[in-house]
Amino acid sequence: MNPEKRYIFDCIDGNTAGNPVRLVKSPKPVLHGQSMGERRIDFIKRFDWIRKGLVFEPRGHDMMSGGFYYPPIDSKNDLAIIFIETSGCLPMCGHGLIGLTTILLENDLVKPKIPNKLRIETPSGLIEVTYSMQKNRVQWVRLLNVPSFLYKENLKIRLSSLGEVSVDIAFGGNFYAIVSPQNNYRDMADYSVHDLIEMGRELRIIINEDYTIIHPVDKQIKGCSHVLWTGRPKKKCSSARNAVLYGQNAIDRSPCGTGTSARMAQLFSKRELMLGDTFIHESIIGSTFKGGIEKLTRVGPFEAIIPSIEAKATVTGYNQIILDPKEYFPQGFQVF
Ligand code: PYC
Repeated sequence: MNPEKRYIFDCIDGNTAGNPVRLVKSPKPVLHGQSMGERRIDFIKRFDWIRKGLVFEPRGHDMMSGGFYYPPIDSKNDLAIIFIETSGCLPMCGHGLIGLTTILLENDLVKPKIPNKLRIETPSGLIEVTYSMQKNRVQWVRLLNVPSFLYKENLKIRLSSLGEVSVDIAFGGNFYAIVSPQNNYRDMADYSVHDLIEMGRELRIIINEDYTIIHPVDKQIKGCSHVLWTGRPKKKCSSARNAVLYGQNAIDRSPCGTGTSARMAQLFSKRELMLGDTFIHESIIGSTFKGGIEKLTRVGPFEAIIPSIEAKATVTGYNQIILDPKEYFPQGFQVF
C-alpha cells in the first residue's frame, strides 16, 4: 500500500443463496506466476492488504468474500479468478464462483467463447460452468468442481464441550473437517450459531496441530480451513443440512459449494451416494444447492468424484470502496 495514495475500488456486490460475494472490477493488481495457484501465492505475499481492506469491517464483515477476475492463462479458457475472503485467498469457492459468474454475465464483463458455457481457471484447477440467462438475468449457474475425495476417516478429536467426536476430512476445493451424527453429536440444530463457531474453531486448531493435511497432487493446498457440521434437513426436498465455519467468525449462509462437494465425496466413499445421484444441500438459512456426482476419477491414491453444484445468485449493488492509508482502518479489523 502506498501511504500517499487513496485507492478507490470499483466493486459489484451480490449474494449466492444468501452468502455475500464482491466482484472487484478495478483496480486489479498484476500478478506473477505460471498458474493461478502461483498467482494466488503472489497475491497473498504482495496484495493481502487489498483483501483485508475489502472484506474486513468496516467495509466488509465476517462473511464477506469475493474475487478478482483476469484474462485466462490458457487462451482456450474464458477467464481466471482469484478468490478473496475473511480467511484468506481460498483455492476454490463454490458460492463465490457462482456469484462472480452471475455478476460478470449480467454486467457484460465476460464474453463466453461458447454460448452458455464458461471455462474458468481457479487456483484449485479448471472449473467448467454452464448457465441459463433470460432477459439479462442469470437464472442458474452450474459448475463442475475439481476432483473431490475423502482424505482421512474417523479421526478421534476431544472437544471441551462435546467430548470425543469422530471426524472425517474431505477435500472439495478446500479441506473440510466433517462432523456426522454420532453419540456425542446429533445434529447442528442442537447448537446456536455461536456454539458452532466456537466448537468449530477448537476442532480446526486441534486437527491442524495433530495432522498434516496436504493435497496429494498440489502441495500448495494444505491445512484444514473449514469445519462442516451436519444435520437433518428442514425442507422435504433437501437431502441434508449443513453449517460451515470459515474464517474466525463466519457460518456460511449458503450451503457452501466446496463443502457440499467434500460432503458428497465423503458420502460416496461410504457408498451412501452413488455416481449419478443428486444431493440437495440446505444451508443454515434454508437456501439450497443442487449437488450431483457426475464422474469418477482418482487423485493420487484416493478415489475421487467430479461433483456438480447448481445455484442461483443475485446482484445487490454497485459499490465504490475507498481504502485510504491515512484513515483509522485501511486494512480493516475483525472482532471475535
Ligand atoms: O461455497 O465453497 C464455498 C464457500 C467456501 C467458503 C464459503 N463458501
